[in-house]
Amino acid sequence: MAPTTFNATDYLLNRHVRDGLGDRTAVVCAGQSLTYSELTDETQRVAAGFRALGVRPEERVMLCMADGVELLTGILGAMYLGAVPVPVSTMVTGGELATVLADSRARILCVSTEFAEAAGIALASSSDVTDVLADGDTDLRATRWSELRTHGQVTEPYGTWADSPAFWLYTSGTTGKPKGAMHRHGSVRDVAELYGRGVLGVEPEDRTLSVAKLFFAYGLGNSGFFPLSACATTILERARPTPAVIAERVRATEPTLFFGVPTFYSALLNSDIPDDTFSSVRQGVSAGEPLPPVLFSRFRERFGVEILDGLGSTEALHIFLSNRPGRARPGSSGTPVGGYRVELRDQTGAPIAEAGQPGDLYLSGPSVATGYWCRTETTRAVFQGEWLRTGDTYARNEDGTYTCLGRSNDMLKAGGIWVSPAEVEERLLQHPDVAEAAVVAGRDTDGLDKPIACVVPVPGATVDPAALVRWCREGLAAYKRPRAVVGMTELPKTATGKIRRNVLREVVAD
Ligand code: 3SK
Repeated sequence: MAPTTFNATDYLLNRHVRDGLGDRTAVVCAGQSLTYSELTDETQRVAAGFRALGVRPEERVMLCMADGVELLTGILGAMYLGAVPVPVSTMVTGGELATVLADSRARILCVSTEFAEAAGIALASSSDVTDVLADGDTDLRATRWSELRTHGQVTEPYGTWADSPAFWLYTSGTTGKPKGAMHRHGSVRDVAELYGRGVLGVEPEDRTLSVAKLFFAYGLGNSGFFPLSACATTILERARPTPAVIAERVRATEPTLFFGVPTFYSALLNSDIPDDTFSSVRQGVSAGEPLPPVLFSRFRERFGVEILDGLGSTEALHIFLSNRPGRARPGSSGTPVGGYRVELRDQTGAPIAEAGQPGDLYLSGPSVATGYWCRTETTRAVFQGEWLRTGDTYARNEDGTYTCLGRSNDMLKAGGIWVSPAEVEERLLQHPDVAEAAVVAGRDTDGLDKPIACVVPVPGATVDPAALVRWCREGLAAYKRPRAVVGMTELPKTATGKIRRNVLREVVAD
């Protein structure tokens, strides 16, 4: 028997219109707002435009676009047709965009004016792309978005199944070649119901604002799947987020749910935005990296908002380990989200039962990607039957919560004992002069690995290496103290705010 059809765009859009909720506000962006009926119409127009370009179900459509109605309807419009949108980081260079274009074999590339230069470089070496769409004036030979919208409407979503490919998200982690994680239509409903509704309790009255953009799995859930599945309102911000930009957007649009990453929470705390900036926010969320407890408490004290820390990944689509509102345990990623299971395994692959023992974190759950596009060997290493090897090292606490000790390949040994970079970083961040810190392994003169701290001081302070080493010695077991401290003006980060530890390892090796 054929499976029943399920298209995630029906679940996110048409369903609300059928239920008589078409007048509710779906999107707010740059002073413009669209109801659910208007967003559905616009998605149907974009779908018709793609169809006029010959886009077929399951064909990839790449989008390198700033957050806005065009990107949102570009993603939804492709899914509406049964095609596969591939939103990519807007921080890519032309060369990097060329790599993912070639890998995905996308024939359609949608770009925002801001990224036209990178697109031009990428297109010079691309043989697969036949049509470029731009949301404004560019030097590219591109069709304007306004023209794309003139081909009528596709009234019914294509009859995909829950298992049909819905979208791809490229991930390279903090190193390595980009891999396209392939996600299903059914996973949109899974993450919206299990984390969006199950943990955050997203309601139609909610208004979401995310620092992570739509091209990133975290942002796609925060600004796309969670608000739209709940018939709530998503607030989209086109500009690169800075504390001033976000404070202004929050003041003007009054979100109730705010999604950030630890480095952005740190930047907000180091800025002079008013202390009542987040008064409309009922819940803050953090992911991308473990949230240091000191940021959790400083944010709550100054802005009066609790930040829920969680662990997600591009492969899992969204957050699967999370703290719960009102019951956050700072310094932990909380407990498994309902519908997911986690397991810690030792280096032989055997499950670890005791609390406090570090192990490799494995995940089982419905939203896990079906694999990486055309990367059979890596797919087999990461997607192991019902289990996903996350690449994170965690320990279970006595109360059942889980604490991150670092990425499995970021852990370091000093004097033969494992040291968690996260623990040393947390101690450094408690020092009043430290804004950001990352600890990586460096070699001493005997060729042995030792923790080295890379530190960005708060504005107006300087890095005093001896004082920081003393500070760590006083607050940690002596073997965990950094043996050297390198002052930096900023830490190298990925487009999604994760610290690029491989770059720091090279810096400290010099
Ligand atoms: O990469 C992450 O850290 C992440 C966190 C939450 C949701 C999705 C992702 C990819």
